[in-house]
This record gives sequence, structure tokens and C-alpha cells, in this order.
Amino acid sequence: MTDLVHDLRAALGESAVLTDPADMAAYVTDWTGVFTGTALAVVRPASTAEVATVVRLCAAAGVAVVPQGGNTGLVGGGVPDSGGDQVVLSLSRMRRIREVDPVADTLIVEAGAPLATVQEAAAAAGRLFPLSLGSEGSCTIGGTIATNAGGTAVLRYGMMRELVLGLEVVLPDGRVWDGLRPLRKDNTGYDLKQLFIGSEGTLGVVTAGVLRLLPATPRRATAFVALESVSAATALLPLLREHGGGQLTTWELLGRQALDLVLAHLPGVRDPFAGQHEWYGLVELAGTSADVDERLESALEAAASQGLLVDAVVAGSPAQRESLWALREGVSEAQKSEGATLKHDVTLPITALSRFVAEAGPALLAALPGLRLVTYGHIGDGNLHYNLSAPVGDDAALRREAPRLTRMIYDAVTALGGSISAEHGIGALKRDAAAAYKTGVEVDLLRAVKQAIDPRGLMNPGKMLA
Ligand code: FAD
Ligand code: 2HG
Ligand code: ZN
Repeated sequence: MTDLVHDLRAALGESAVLTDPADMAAYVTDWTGVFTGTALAVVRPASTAEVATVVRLCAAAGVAVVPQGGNTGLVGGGVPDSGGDQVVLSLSRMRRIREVDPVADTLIVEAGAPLATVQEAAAAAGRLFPLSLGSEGSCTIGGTIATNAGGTAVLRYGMMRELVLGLEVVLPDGRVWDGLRPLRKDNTGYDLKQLFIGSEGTLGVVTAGVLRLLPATPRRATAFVALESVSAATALLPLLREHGGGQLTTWELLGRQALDLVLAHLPGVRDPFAGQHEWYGLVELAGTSADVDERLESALEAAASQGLLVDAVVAGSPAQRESLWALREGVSEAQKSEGATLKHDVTLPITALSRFVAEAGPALLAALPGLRLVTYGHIGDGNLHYNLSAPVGDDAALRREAPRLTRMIYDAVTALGGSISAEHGIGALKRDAAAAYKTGVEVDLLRAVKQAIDPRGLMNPGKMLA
């Protein structure tokens, strides 16, 4: 046993420090199964003071720390590398809701609480915490802060960055920054919390956050629609906004291949339409009264009269709503069952999405015949999950061509004014690409921030920045 493991056990207790490879297995491989490493230990502190102790002991030993929440990240950011000399710091025992304040409209929560727990606590107080992801049962508040997560309600409420008022962070030297302030206004210099939001564990360990609560929206109006093209989907956005009257919450897109994967792999789902279509959309309005149903109906009527819709199914009950949502939220899981996947979480100006899809698709199919384009995502935010599945039975071809295909996609996105990561972050997957597609000035500024806060490079090294 190393001195560090001995010291960690002495400080936190035997059961908080895992070193058996079987016990550590779930912490060293990511959700996709693509990123896997080995760790010196997995440590599970139960309080902010214990996190600070872990970080201090690791810093004294010169050992790198990999913060981890629910391990649902999709870019390999929360797992150790293959060196076997990093410590995974799991927040999974820190899941307490410290306070719900209905007057300030805030909630203070520890970083290891699952997102769904926070949504439930807000609902129990008659309020809404609006961040909504397919992984919400497992992903943590710390993880959503560290990745600045997005999801299916960004169109209305913004990303995690817009929902956080304050943070508590253990810095790389073990000091605690107590920024747990519920202030709506605080113009006292650089906004430090924003540096940590989206920093992917490279600047410190988030141990708690103050989150904004919003008015509850118990009444939902949901429709699944069939569309002829991506341009119809983007043309629908202003119309949905206009008819939605501020209650438009979700506008999502699915290509035919994405829907086919869900229908093939997920039990109990069915195609809501009799015929086949190229593109589909999921739209939802949320509010407090039947107004949302009327608004959705008028939006769909207007869309049909302008020739933007081919067909539509409106959910008539909560169960029907669930089944329509399952078609959208099931894509990640379904694609995992369909051989090798290459994920591209890209974003473009909304007006460029249709051109991107029209140009990139044929070029990719010419580069690798049989490739399956699994296109879906948060079209209302200009965010596509432009994921590729290997030609049937030929994972090796996708793996062989992956660098070239990714380069083609990133070049096309960049040429049209987009970005190579919309919501999943950089992690290990896009680390080198991010440096290549950013300007020199941007890379210099990012490095300067890292150097100022983590000069010894012990916080999640090798992620986000080379
Ligand atoms: P982890 O995977 O454990 O870690 C992610 C990153 O954050 C790592 O770099 C890690 O080091 C760092 N980190 C974690 N906790 C802390 C902490 N307390 N302090 C400092 N750093 C920390 N993402 C979206 O944005 N939108 C979606 O719609 C979406 N849908 C998803 C659907 C599915 C089925 C799955 C599997 C994933 C989805 N994701 C989505 C990705 C993922 O759920 C999010 O990135 C989420 O925020 C990760 O949270 P986590 O707790 O699992 O973090
Ligand atoms: C979604 O929007 C998630 O469903 C996951 O961001 C995307 O698995 C993916 O690539
Ligand atoms: Zn997404």
C-alpha cells in the first residue's frame, strides 16, 4: 500500500477508499465504454472538509485528482488515464439538499446529488428546476455544473451556467472557496463561479451550488411531428416561438435513422405514424393552464397551412407524452446497441443547420459507404448530435476512418461558423481538436487561467487542455 492510500484511509476511514480493481471498475470506465483507465484509488469523501483533505493529501504527494459525479459524461472527462497513478474523487456520497428557500427562489445542494433529486425537491416546494437531460436519474449537480450541461429545455431556460447563482469549490491546493451566495447581482470583479462552470474538473472540485428555482409548469402540451427537411424544422422555430408566447420549452429533431434505432432496440416503443418520414420533431409547451394546449394547436395549424408539417400527433395523456418523449430520449441507449459509434455534439448558427446536413451527409457517405448518419438533437438551440454508426457489421471501418470523418465534420462546422462542442464538453475526446479549432489567442487565455488556478497541473490532467 502506498503512503498516500494509507493517509487517505487514516483520514476518511477504510470504506471510503477503494483500491480493489473490482470495486474500482465502475469508476474507471465511462458510460460509452470507449474511455477506460486505471486508478491508484477511488476515494468517496462525505463532506466538503473531507474533499479538501483528499485534495490536500494528493497535492502533497504530487498525485493527480480526477473528480467524478455520476459518470454519465460523453467525452471521457471523468475517468482516469491508463497510467494507474491518479486518484478518482467521487462525489457520490455528497448528495444532501442543504436548503430550499421559496422566498429567494433558490436551492442549495451538494455536488453529488443526482439532477432528478433536485428536480423532485423543487417540485415538492411547488417550484421548478428546469435543467432536463436523458441522464437526469444518474448525472449529478456537480457534473452538470462542471460540464455546463444543456439538454431539452435550454431553449427556454438556458444551460446550467444560467441556473447557478453560487458555488463552493475545493481548489487544487486544498483551500475551500466559499462562493455559496444566493445573490442575483454581484458586480465585484471577475465572475469567479463562471470560471468553474464548464471547467470539467480541471480547476477544482465543486462541492455544492446555489441553484435558481423557477415557477412550476405543471401543464404540458406535447406533439411529435413529421417533417420533410431540416430547413422545415428551422423555419418552424420562429412560428413556434410566436404561437408559444414564452411557453415554448422544447424543440427537438430526429432523423429517420435515429428513430429506426430506437424502434429497433427499445422495448415498448412504437412509431406514432403509419408512413415513413425523413425527419421528425418533438415540440413541447409548458405552463400553468390549458393555454398551452390552445397555443400548441394554433402553432401546428399555422405550420400545416404554411406547408412546414407533414403530419403531427398530439399527446392526449401523460402516458402518451411519456411515449413520445421515449422516442427522443432513447436514441443514446439505442445507438449504443448498434455497434461502434462516433459522436459529434456540434452547434451551428440555426440558419446554417440545413446547409450543414445537406453538404456533410453526402461527403461522409462517399468517404465511407454504408456509414449510418444518426442525426438528432436540440435543433431549437442550433445543436445537433451528428453521430455516426458503423456500416452494419463493420465497426473496424468506422474506427479506421474515424479521424478523417471527424475532421470532415469539424471543418464543415467551423466553415459555417459553428463550434465542435455544444453541450458535452471537451474531456479527453476532443482535447486535441479543441486546441486545433480555437484561435491561438483563445488557447493562450485558457492556458493562462489553468496556470493561475492549478499551476502544478494536478486537477484532471489531460482533459480539456493538452
Ligand atoms: P461525470 O460524467 O462524472 O463527469 C463529467 C465531467 O465533470 C468530468 O470532466 C468530471 O471530472 C467533471 N466533474 C464531475 N463532477 C465534478 C465536480 N463535483 N467538481 C468538478 N468536476 C466535476 N449532456 C448534456 O449536456 N445534454 C444532454 O441532453 C445530455 N443527455 C445525456 C443523455 C444520456 C443518456 C447520457 C448518458 C448522457 C447525457 N449527457 C447530456 C451527458 C452527461 O449526462 C452530462 O455531461 C452530465 O452533466 C454529466 O454529469 P455527471 O455527474 O455524470 O458527470
Ligand atoms: C441527447 O441530447 C444527449 O440525447 C446525448 O446529449 C447525445 O448520446 C449522445 O450523443
Ligand atoms: Zn443533447
